[in-house]
Amino acid sequence: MFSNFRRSAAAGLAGIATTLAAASAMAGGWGGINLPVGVTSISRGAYDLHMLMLWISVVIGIIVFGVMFVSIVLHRKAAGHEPAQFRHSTRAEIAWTIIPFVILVSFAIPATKTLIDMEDTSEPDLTLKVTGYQWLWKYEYVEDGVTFYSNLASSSRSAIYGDPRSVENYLLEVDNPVVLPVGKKVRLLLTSGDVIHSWWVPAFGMKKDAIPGYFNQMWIRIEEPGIYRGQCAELCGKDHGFMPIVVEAKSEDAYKQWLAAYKAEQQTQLVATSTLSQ
Ligand SMILES: [Cu+2]
Repeated sequence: MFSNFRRSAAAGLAGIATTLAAASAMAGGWGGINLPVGVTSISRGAYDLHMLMLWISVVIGIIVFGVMFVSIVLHRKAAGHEPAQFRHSTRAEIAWTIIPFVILVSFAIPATKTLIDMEDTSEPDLTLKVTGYQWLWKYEYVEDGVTFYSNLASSSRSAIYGDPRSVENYLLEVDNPVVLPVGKKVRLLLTSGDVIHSWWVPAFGMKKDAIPGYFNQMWIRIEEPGIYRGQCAELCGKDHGFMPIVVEAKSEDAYKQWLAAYKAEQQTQLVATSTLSQ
């Protein structure tokens, strides 16, 4: 009887291990099945919070199930044990109220700190206004007066009815990526010109809705230069899947160069348009 129990427990554990190993292999290593760390202070904060709570939960799980299984095995009926007959225990009730309360408060303190940090959009180094449209994004660098639209790249668009494998970053490429400086606090003002969209770049650890007639705020401080990709994350119509987000994070100097070049180009286009219309 007992060896049967041991055999089925071992089979169960082996099954769990196989499932986890398969999941990790599919996700590309053990790191692939965890929450991504991301590249902003907020994403790191969320990751650290997640790991802290995970490990606290693992310790609680080991203690609770350890005590449970040891008690079940050591005090089994087959070993001659009789069940206790008490119906009420004030001490046990106090213990099972106070211990979870302390655990929940220990969760709530770091969680509240992280949430307050996430919502603190004060004193930004620059502000980027993001407007969602069916089905593209408009970006406005509020302090610098640079404005442009960002559409799905033509390479991806032409592959929609062709072979998606033939293009790199299929449906995750745009014509005009957003360029942002590394290490600066960027405040994003999110709104929409038609229906609700949602601006989401997973590596930044933040996602917020862009709602018509309303501004949502969030902030990011990108810590590593690179290209980060995301998508609209609120079902917004037939081309919802075709309005990706690409952010190029550059060093401050490279960002300033890009900004100056973009401004000069916008100025040239403006002059050319006004000359043509005369
Ligand atoms: Cu959308």
